[in-house]
Parts: sequence; structure tokens; C-alpha cells
Amino acid sequence: MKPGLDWRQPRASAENEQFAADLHAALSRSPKAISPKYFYDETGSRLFEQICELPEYYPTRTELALLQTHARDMAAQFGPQVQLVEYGAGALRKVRLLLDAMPLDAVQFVPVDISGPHLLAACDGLAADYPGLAIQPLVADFTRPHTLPPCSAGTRRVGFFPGSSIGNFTPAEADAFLRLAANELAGGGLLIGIDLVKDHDVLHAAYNDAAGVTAAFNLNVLTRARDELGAEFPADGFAHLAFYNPAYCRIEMHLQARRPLALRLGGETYGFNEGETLHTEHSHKYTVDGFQALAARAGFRPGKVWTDENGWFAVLWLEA
Ligand code: AVI
Repeated sequence: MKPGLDWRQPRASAENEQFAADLHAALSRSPKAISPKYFYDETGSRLFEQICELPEYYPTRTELALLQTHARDMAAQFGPQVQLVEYGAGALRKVRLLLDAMPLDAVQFVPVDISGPHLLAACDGLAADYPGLAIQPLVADFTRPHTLPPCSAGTRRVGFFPGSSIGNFTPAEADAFLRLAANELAGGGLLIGIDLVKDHDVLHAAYNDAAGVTAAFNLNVLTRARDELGAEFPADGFAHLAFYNPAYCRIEMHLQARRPLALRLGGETYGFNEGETLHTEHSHKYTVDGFQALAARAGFRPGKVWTDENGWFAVLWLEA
């Protein structure tokens, strides 16, 4: 170790600097609010995988069942020759159900994700299981302008955005993403998973699981702030808070101060009153009609819809 370097100081990196700047901004605004993207370090991603398996968290298994049952019908909307673009590709689990329903030599698969190492590792696994599939990963933030590989003549470009991830966007972000997608998918379409408005108790339970995994996922933002940025705050100072806000048709997740406290970050001190929160996520719930109207404003025409028997989740085909 170089003399003068303190091993207890968090490492500076471009990512840390961005996190620090965003956290300072989050704590300075009123009400305090930060982007949900800071959930997803390695621990947060592992906790999210666990959430997907929880008995209370219905979206993942409901969407998987829809894909399992209707993959052939979904793939039939795409056309014979397809460039399949998965937005925010992650572990590439759900797309396998679509690929199983398509002739592989008719597909060029383009998974897009901001995390290069994870994307490439997932592509290696997919290539091993689907020999002969053309895979062209793109490391990019899919919500910002990016360049997809060209589509050959006679090939339709089809987007795939499962998981109700669009629910974590603000309405303005959802609109911006849909406009960008409608533009780059013109002549093809988008297959998208959305979580539907439903009984408030079902929603409440899904984000307040008995095992406390969602609480740990939420609190991980503060763990990261402590470990990566050296933030100081009382270890038991914040509690997980998640509730359905019917005015906005969304679950809101917050970190709530249990008592008046101070959070110190890089020489600044941010005060929290008892009960005050740092808003960490919203998860919008839609009606099928409401989402189709949103998509229509962005340039899509509504197509087929697949829902489960409870009407809890929907997969929509939208023509671009
Ligand atoms: C990733 N996203 C769709 C999840 C959701 O349901 O909004 C994230 C999540 N937050 C708490 N539990 C799951």
C-alpha cells in the first residue's frame, strides 16, 4: 500500500462518483428520492432473484406461465424472419421460452444491456444451449439513443421487454422509451410484459413479503452508500416502507427514518425528521386499455393480449 493511502477510504471510480453525485442530489431534493437503478449491485441483483421466487411476488411466475403457454402464438405475431431485440436483457431466462417456439435459423438475437460482463456471461450460456443461434449482444443503455445492428431485407425487428420493468419508469420515462422503441422497431413490433392494477392487498403483500427479502433489497441502497461511499448513519435508523398509492396506480418503496437522524456523506450532513423518507422506487400498475393508449400515443398499434386467469399480469403485442 502506498504511504498516505488509507485502506478504509472507499475506492474512487467513475461509477462511485456518479452514485455519490446522485445520492447528494437525492438527499438535497424535497421530497428525497433516488433512482431505483442503485438497487442493482451484485447483492441487490441476487436479492431481486430471490424476490422473483417469493410466494407473495406473483409477477415473475405469472409472466413465465404466460410465455410457456402462449410462446407459439406470440412468436406467430413476429413474422418468418426476425431480429429479436431484448431490452435490459439480464439473465436471458424468459427469451428462451420464445426461442423454443421459433426456428432458430430465422432469428438474429440482439440482447441489449448496460452491464457488459453480465450480458456477455449470459450470452455464453445461451450460445451453449442454442448452438446455431445468431447472437449479437449490444452493451448500451437502451433508454438512450443507441445503434442496433442492421436488419437484412425481409427481416422484421421485434422488441422484447418482459418483467413489467416499464413499471419502474416514470410516466415521462415510459413515454420516452416507447417512442424510441416505436421508432427503431418500425415495421415490426414490441412484446412487452406489464403488471396490472389489482386488489390492493395482493399488491401490498408482493412488496412486503414475510421473509423480509424486499426489505433487504430496499435497504441495500443504504448498505451500498455506506460501503462504497463511506456514508454514515445509524445502522438501525431506516425501515422498509412499501404501499400502494391509488392516485398514481403505483407501489411506492421508501426508506423511512425511524427517528430524527443525520446521514453524513462526503462532508455534508442531511437531516431526516422522524417518519421522513427517501423514495427509492415506484412500480406502476396498468390496465390493458390504459397501457395500449400510452403505447398508441408513442406510435404503436395494439395487437394481441395474453393474460392469466386472475387478470394480474399481461403480455401485449404492439405493432410498430
Ligand atoms: C424490476 N421490477 C419490475 C420490480 C417491480 O416489481 O417493480 C422490482 C421490485 N421491487 C420490489 N420488488 C421487486
